[in-house]
Amino acid sequence: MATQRIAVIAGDGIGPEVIAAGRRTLDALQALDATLDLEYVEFPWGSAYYLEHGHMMPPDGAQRLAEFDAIYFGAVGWPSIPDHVSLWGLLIPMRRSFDQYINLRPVRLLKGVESPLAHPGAMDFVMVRENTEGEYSDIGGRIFSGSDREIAIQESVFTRVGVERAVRYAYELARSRRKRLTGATKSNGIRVTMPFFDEVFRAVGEDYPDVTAALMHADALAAQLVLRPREFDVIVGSNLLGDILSEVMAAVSGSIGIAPSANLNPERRWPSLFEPIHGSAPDIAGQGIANPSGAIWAASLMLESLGHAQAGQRLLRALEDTLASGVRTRDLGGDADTERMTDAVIATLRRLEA
Ligand code: GGG
Repeated sequence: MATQRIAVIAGDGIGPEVIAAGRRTLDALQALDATLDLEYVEFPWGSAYYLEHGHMMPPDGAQRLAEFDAIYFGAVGWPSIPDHVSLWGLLIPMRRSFDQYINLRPVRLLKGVESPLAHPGAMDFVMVRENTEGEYSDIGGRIFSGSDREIAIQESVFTRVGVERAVRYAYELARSRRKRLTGATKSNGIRVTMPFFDEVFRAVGEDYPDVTAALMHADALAAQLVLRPREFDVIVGSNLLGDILSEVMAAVSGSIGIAPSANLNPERRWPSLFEPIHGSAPDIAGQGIANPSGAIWAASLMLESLGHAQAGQRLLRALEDTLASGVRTRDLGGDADTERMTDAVIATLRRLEA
């Protein structure tokens, strides 16, 4: 296999700390596995870049990233910049420029990790979040600002192509797993776009008679994910509902510090982007205590997507075995800092290889 080139954007806050940790595990894996030939190029884009240059990434940023095989991303967001400016200046343009219309968020209760639930059972589900449209739209505006007549309007965009491809991806995924699919809706309150989502969900379902599928209002679904997480397999939702529900799922699996996400262009026409789901956590940035697990698991997803399924599985197993051995960061009730946790994952990787 030819050299595969990865663009690294560590971004803001704890992003550089967890991405450096993920890179160390990837480098260790590459030293052990002759089939891996990965080359990295770092881009210093993010909020610090914005404060210096007035944009989160250069105007030709997407063009420069287009030639890479994948993007390894840390986090975006910093208190001195409004969140909608930083997110819409960096992460969302990449998701859209590269038609990464699936945001895949696997959630598992890893060995050695404690769930906040009293009886969690074996938790193993995947959120398929639509990633390029829906409620994340820049159509709208404000008028009469500063007056008591002020109005803010924002339109959601649900296209048949956009909903159908996300829903179909989720049905296919459910077919390859435990054959259960839940559609997150809110068609009782959101009376135009959500009934449309439901209609497409049911229509696509006719091609998958072997998959048990049901729609559930997102509020009830959030409660059921906490009360009966074991009953879920694949969940599909719009951009906003998928984002919120996957954070609930990650929290019940122990910590949002563990969960990864893959922003996929399934046709592989453009690079896909891999990131931990957590944000930049300014409150602990620079202290060296961030949990690198989400970034390491994201690296594992990236390897799988690049055609190195075995290497990806090996990395995830090393992470899980490390957590099971008792080495854990503070968010998981342990006392390891980022470096010790990463050293332990690398040591486990080497033991797995031997
Ligand atoms: N690593 C993920 C990250 O930085 N997320 C920041 C965020 O606010 N994301 C919103 C979203 O994914 O919709």
